[in-house]
Amino acid sequence: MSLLPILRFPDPRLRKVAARVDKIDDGIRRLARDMAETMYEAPGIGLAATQVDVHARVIVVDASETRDQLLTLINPEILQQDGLQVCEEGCLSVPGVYDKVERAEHVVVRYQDLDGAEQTVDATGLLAVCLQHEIDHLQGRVFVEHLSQLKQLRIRNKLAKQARITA
Ligand code: K2U
Ligand code: ZN
Repeated sequence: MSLLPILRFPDPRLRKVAARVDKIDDGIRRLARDMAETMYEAPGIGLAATQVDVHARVIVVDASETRDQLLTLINPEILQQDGLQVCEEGCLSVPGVYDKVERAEHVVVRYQDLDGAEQTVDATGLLAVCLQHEIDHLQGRVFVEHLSQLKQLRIRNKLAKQARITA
C-alpha cells in the first residue's frame, strides 16, 4: 500500500474531467486501496482519484465516527437529490481554507463496487455532502468554485503567498 501525493489548488490538473472506468481490474483495486490509505492518513472523510492525479471516476469516502465504514465508488452517478443544507467544507487540495457551501440534503448515488456489482447509496447529512464534494472533483470542480469571485481571489492570493514562503 502507498500514500499518494495530493494535488494542491489551483493546479490545473484538478480541473480535468475524469473518465469512466470500463474495466475494474487489479490496477483500479490497487488505486482504491492507496486512495483509502491516503484519505485516512490525511486525515479526511473523502478523496477523489482526480486529487491524486489519476483521472478515472473513482472516489473513496468514510464519514463514520468510528472510521471503519469505507465506501469505494466506481463511476458514481447522482440519481436523485433534494432538500438543502449548508456545511462548513474544507478540502485536502485546498489546505487551511474552510467555508460554507450549500448542497443537497439528500442524495441517491448509483455506482459500481470493486467487484463491478451495481450498488446504490441513499445518504443525508455529512455523507451526502461528502459524496457531492467528491463527485464534484471528478467533474473537475473544487469546492472553492461555489464561493464568491472575491473569496476565490483571496484564496488564490493566500495559497500563492504560502507557496512562495514554502518554496
Ligand atoms: O475531497 C476532499 O478534499 C476530502 C474532504 C471531503 C469533505 C470536505 C468537506 C465536507 C465533507 C467532505 C476532506 O475530508 S476535508 C477534511 C474534513 C474532515 C472531516 C470533516 C470535514 C472535512
Ligand atoms: Zn476536496
